[in-house]
Amino acid sequence: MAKKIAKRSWAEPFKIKVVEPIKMTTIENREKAIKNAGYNTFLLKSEDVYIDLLTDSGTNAMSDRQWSGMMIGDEAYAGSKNFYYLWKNIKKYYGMPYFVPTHQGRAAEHMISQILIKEGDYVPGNMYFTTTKLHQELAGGTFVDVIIDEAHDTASEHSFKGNIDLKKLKDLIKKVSAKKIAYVSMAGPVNMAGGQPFSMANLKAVQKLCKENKIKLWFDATRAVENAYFIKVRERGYAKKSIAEILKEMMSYFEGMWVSAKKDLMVNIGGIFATRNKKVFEAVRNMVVVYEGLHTYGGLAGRDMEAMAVGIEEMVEYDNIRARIGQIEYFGHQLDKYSVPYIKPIGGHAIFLDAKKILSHISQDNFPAQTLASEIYIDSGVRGMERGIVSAGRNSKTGKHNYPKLELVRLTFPRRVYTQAHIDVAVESIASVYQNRRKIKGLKMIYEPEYLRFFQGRFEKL
Ligand code: PLI
Repeated sequence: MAKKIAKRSWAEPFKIKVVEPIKMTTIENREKAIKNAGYNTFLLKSEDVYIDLLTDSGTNAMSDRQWSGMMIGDEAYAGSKNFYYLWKNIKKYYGMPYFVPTHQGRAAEHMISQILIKEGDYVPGNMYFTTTKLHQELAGGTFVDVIIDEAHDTASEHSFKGNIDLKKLKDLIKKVSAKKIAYVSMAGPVNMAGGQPFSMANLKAVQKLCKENKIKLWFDATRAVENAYFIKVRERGYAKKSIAEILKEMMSYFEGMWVSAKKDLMVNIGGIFATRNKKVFEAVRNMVVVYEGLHTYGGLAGRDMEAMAVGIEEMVEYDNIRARIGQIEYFGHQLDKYSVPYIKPIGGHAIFLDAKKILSHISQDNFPAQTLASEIYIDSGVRGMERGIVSAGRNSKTGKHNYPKLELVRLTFPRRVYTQAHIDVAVESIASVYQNRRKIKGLKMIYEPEYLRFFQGRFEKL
């Protein structure tokens, strides 16, 4: 008898017009390549990679509208028309009146940290992000993690693991006083927690607490559209609202934001600083000319700003974001068939394998997530990245390793780049490594750079 139709599938809201060939390599090639790369997937040559799930940052496929927009780049040194189009869209979609472009997210992080943080200040936030925290520390601040405990628990299925724990924030205010808090640094979805969102209810409560204590609330809005999508599908009262409406409401609670445009905006380069605080804007506008370029291009070409402006219009399209998150969900559901442990609920931009559980026989000092990422690469040429003890770096005061509770391998999806067949290949490889996990040995670190060691650190097999 013919099978009955149980459900109707969705498909990506685009078709492919240009293709970029990739090639499968042999296991011998890959063993050599990862050894030469010091068992660090960041140090592999991209031509040695088959399916690249290292990051969704700047690796996206632009649309035909974005590419054609690049042809109308106005490359004037000052006041290009692309800057004004981008500014118009930042006001319209993010609701922020003042804007300075930057070459990428960390440039905006650098300026806002230098401007708002004084030596000895505290910066509470919903879990750290590598570059964000480093800039806060370089400005003299101390980052304090005030995310809810569930975010550190890979087994918790809390719908909003990106929420701030109000009690932790209140306790910090009591302990150090509101005056010593430079600002609350909120991100969503939270990258290091597994792409986990915060709820609008939590954001409103955090904003109320900040207002009562005269503390500024700032937003790392790098993947804000993904957060808006999760609010739409998981939070009561938002199902009928558009992604654009939810984004605008989220933004209304913040004094300002920084964005790595290389994510939500589906471009290959770009960053945004924007605020409703004119004084802070003036300070950033002064500083940007020292580090990035004139305040109407901030290290970008006119054509890059055009692609960003179009990207903003495309990122809030419901079908687009649904297909994006749909790919990650598909990936997770396929992994479930092989019982591979990963962080749940499935997050926004990536699947985060639970390396602590998968390689439970390897101690954290021997870098289980770093090891797992290199084993998956050897198996199939699928490239992921470590998000564990290597990424967590050292305590800036004691110089000892930070030991994060989460030891993860992130497999991140570039937007509009890979098909379902690529996902199936990646899943089968991960399942195979998982089934042979007992044979895997850990790594030792043989080279450690001073900053952001996960980018350039080198390892050897034990
Ligand atoms: O890579 P940048 O400098 O454009 O942006 C830095 C940055 C800031 N905030 C957040 C939440 C990020 O995820 C981020 C960069 N993320 C990278 C590169 C990633 O692979 O996740």
